[in-house]
Amino acid sequence: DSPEDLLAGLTFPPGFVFGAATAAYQIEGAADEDGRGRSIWDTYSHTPGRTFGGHTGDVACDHYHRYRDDVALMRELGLSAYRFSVSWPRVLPEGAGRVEQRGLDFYRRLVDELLEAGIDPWLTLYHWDLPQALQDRGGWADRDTAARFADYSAVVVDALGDRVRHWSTLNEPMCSSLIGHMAGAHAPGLQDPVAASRAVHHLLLGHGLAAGRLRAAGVESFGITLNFTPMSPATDSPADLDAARRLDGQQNRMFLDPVVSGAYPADVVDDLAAAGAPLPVQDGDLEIIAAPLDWLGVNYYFEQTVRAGARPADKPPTSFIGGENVVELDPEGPTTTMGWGISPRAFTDLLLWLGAKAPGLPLMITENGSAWDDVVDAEGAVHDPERVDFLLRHLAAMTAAIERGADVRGYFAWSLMDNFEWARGYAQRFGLVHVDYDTQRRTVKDSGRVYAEVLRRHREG
Ligand code: PNW
Repeated sequence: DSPEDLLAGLTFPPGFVFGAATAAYQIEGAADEDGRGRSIWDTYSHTPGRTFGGHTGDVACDHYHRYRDDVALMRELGLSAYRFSVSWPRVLPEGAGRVEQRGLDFYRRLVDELLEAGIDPWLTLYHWDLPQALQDRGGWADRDTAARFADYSAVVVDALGDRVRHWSTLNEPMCSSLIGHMAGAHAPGLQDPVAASRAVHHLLLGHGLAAGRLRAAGVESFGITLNFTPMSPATDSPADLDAARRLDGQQNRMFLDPVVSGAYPADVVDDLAAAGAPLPVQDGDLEIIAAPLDWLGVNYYFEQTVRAGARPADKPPTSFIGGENVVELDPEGPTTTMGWGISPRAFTDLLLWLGAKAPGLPLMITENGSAWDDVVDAEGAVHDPERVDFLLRHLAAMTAAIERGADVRGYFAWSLMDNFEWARGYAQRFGLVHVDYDTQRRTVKDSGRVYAEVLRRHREG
């Protein structure tokens, strides 16, 4: 189908929210300004060998200074909402205790600018940048960090609760815990199954404790954002089926089930105990974690096929506890520059599966997008047909799920603009807007124009 055909076929429910997403460390820069403390991502990115080309978020998109221009760009695209995160070490440089007013003031200015532009702010409290001071005291592997997160949440909601309606506690606790503590490919860069499983539980406990503070503050709505990777077995041999079950358990169900139904999946509990890395659950924790939500944030990028067997030496370390005997297959067909496969069909299936797992819980697509090598042409334009195709096919896949009953209320493209793609540095570009990192010049890509057209048609019916 041509982009025009795909575009013409899209319709969305009335009131559907359209936005774009970013995260503090990926765009803000200004790492040493206004009293900001260090986070685990400052430490990680400044450690030789950790990130592509030694890239760091020190400057990133310089959004801290250019936020007014960036909000103007959002208005130009016609966004009705913007999802961003607050940097914990900007607000509490030591992670706890002393509040840095200048940090809070930045977010107040940003939010006011958004409101003035008619763009609804969707605030995420934690997108991976734990204050280093808390890491030095054990980080997420330490139970106390959950309580510190709740205290930090209370500080932010106290400052911004009068003007931000929609709140999210955590972004992708799977990545913070397992990629950060098991694979070591994200901060804090550990390869320790015991720390990883402790981080899983303490992140979720932190979510539940923060949820209580947000509810008490009377915010209009809040949720949590989880990332999902649908898992399929390579064959229907019992060993491959079991490999897919184990990875689905740790990647998807271990985070979803406690949040929506107050219990870890029994098979995952057994797998982790057998691996010598039990979840450190205490009495009452699961009731806290299962605090009722207003919506579930869903991040979807790709699906994964897996088989049982010894991990070949050329595969990166597994993120999965006890995952040494599971092999991820390379995707079939074209891949993005991240090496991720492309499967809109799996997106439809995921949304229907979530509808069945959590009936009555509205879904917000808080991230979906793709990375490609941008080419800036002689006129300064960026034509990104692959990203246009990815975007339109995934929007169509989402509407297919909505037609079949999935209660999806909104979609945020990842990302508003190219940014610091964590361990992959600036080499991976996910933006609807191109960033020239030498000049900080922003250029709306073809995909950004197509997205603006989708939004315009939706707005004008
Ligand atoms: C998400 N995986 O990360 C994050 O929320 C964003 O900050 C990030 O830029 C974006 O997706 C693109 O990577 C993920 O391996 C990282 O399954 C890794 C995975 C999924 C999401």
